[in-house]
Amino acid sequence: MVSFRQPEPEIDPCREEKARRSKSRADVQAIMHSHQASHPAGEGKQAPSGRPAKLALVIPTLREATNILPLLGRVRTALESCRIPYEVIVVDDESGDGIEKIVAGVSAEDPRVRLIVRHGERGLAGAVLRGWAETDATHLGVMDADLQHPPELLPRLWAAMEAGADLAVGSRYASGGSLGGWKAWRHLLSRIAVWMTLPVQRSGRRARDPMSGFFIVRRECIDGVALQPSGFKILLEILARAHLRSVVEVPFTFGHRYAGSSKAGARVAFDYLRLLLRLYRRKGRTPSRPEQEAARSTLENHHGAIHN
Ligand SMILES: Nc1nc2c(ncn2[C@@H]2O[C@H](COP(=O)(O)OP(=O)(O)OP(=O)(O)O)[C@@H](O)[C@H]2O)c(=O)[nH]1
Ligand SMILES: [Mg+2]
Repeated sequence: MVSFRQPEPEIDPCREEKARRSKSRADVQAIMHSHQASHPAGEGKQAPSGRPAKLALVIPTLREATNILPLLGRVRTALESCRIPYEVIVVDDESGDGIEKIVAGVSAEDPRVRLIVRHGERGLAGAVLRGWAETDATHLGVMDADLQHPPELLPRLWAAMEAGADLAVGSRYASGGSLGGWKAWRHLLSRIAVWMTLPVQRSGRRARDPMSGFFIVRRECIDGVALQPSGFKILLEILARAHLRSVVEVPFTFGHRYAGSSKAGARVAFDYLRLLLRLYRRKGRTPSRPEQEAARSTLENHHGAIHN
């Protein structure tokens, strides 16, 4: 259970919303730091942090019950072939479609598959951060639940990490990758959206597919970076703000949604533009005093913030 600091009484709803977001961000960071501090090194291959390498793959789900069983089967087969310690964390936002029972069935046979249900919360980025916060893994991954991301690419992403990458991205735009059967107008919009990210990405560490939802990052590269739990495109923020030395893209062909319906829509486009604006504004600027204090207090308060 996570303990919350007592919030200041507020009357302005915008300030309340901002405070809620920043608290939720601080809690996620607090959990991540606490895991890093409390899990001692064991056997196995070591990450640069000195701890044995372990992958936690988060699968965010919203009404994906029809996809989850075939997906988990393929993911487990792919990860077995990597011969590494791993866990798969499904983070569901109260879909109420029976996914809990399905994942519980898989967990009973393989406890490395876990389910976290968030109550009263929505948002892809927040779900991913929550999953990452609940693991001690040295390597943090994410993929969609609808089989548009082929699980068979996971060993290649892992190989890139083992070869020293800080971030390995399943890429539709790297040479050899493709958007699959996308219509021309969607293709064009996507190209424009990627082009708009160029100023916020760092030179030498740019990704051609900065909006991919399929990647693995070293935990130490995002530790201490306050990532936004709102929004859909967490990779772009990582590219703009994490402590990355090397980014590798592994091409793949974006598949068709296996079953269920898309959650991407106008709201996602709006959130994307808002994120871009925030990253443009922040680029090259020294963090403000409140931002510095928020980061410092996150670091200072993480011990003792969790009661397991
Ligand atoms: N937990 C959680 N998962 C979400 C939320 N929104 C989307 N997802 C999941 O995030 C993944 C990506 O969502 P999709 O609807 O497939 O979005 P997309 O792949 O960009 O769009 P399509 O190409 O139309 O499928 C899927 O696994 C969704 O179930 C959310 O609010 N909470
Ligand atoms: Mg999808």
